[in-house]
Amino acid sequence: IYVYFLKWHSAQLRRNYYANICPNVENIVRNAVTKKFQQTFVTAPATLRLFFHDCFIQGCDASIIVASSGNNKAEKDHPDNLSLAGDGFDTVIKAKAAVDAVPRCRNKVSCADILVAMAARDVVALAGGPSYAVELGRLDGLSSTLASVNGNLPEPDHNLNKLTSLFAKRGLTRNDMIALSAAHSLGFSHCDKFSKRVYNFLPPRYKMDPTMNKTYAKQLRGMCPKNVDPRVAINMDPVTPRTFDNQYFKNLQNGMGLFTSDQVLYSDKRSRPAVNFYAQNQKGFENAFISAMTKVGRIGVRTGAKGNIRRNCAAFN
Ligand code: HEM
Ligand SMILES: *[C@@H]1O[C@H](CO)[C@@H](O)[C@H](O)[C@H]1NC(C)=O
Ligand SMILES: CC(=O)N[C@H]1CO[C@H](CO)[C@@H](O)[C@@H]1O
Repeated sequence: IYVYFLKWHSAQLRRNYYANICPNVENIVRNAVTKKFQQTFVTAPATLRLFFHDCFIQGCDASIIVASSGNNKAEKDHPDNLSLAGDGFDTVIKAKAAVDAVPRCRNKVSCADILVAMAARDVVALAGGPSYAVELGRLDGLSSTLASVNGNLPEPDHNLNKLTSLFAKRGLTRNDMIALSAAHSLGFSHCDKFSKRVYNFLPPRYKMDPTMNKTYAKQLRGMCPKNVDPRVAINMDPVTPRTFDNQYFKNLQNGMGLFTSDQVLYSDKRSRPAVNFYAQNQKGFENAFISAMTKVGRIGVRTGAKGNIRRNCAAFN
């Protein structure tokens, strides 16, 4: 138990980590992220999802950004990434370039800190969510493999037990998982991720999901007809798709969660009280979200010889 504790929590993350190294780093990153956000809204959901996948696969080490080279297929080329929008990667690359343009900051700030802490925080705030102080001091990881992805990411058809255990493996509680799921208040999903819920494909194997609001299911069938172009993606929050807020939980109360993994948070009696609480208390939701984001940011942090600062976020030095 003690060894485990040291391995995962010895990293000394702290708020003022770059105070003497690159004192203005948070403003530099915020300006770069804001510029990118003003060009395209997708910056927000794409970056937020990239943060989650990076930390859940092999710790918050920016290994998700690394491009495959030669025979080494990197994390980002796993099929589960098909939907990681390129704008999330681009946000980190641009923010890193802005940091490196300042001579004293050049090659002193990790890609992991830029993505995991600063950019993820900034996009939530830009989309109307809360802002908060972040912990810094992560190094970038030294490997990125396809295999590391397997079994670590939640899938849209997971039930509450499966979701809870995947998050528990990373030191997060069920309530953390519920609060974090509100990230689906922003962004898009491809039709194939939920089509089983709205069509009766091969009865009795797939039945229209009875926990889904019938009007919503009809709307989804309209936007995602059978044999739809696989590139079509639709808003995950049909009510306030461009605002990071607790509407996500109100939607669940109306049977308007897009994935099984969303709707189950309300249909399962064990998690319903938390959904109801977050639905009626925006501030309570924000506090829970901030606390859970901070915990995700501590997963598998690299320090010392276990990492370095990548010159190019997309390639190992
Ligand atoms: C709880 C289990 C979760 C499952 C099963 C899940 C699954 C998914 C799936 C299937 C998509 C749609 C992908 C596509 O078709 O393009 C998606 C999108 C997204 N997810 Fe999750 N996710 C989960 C948790 C999270 C968490 C914790 C975060 C961040 C804190 C997050 C952030 C996002 C965002 C922002 C998008 C939209 C991406 C975009 O528009 O580019 N998800 N998620
Ligand atoms: C379906 O959604 C609408 C809002 O779009 C809501 O008024 C209605 O109560 C919902 N129905 C159920 C069964 O939750
Ligand atoms: C954004 C990104 O790099 N997506 C990749 C995810 O994985 C697929 C292969 O499964 C690639 O084709 C995508 O380019």
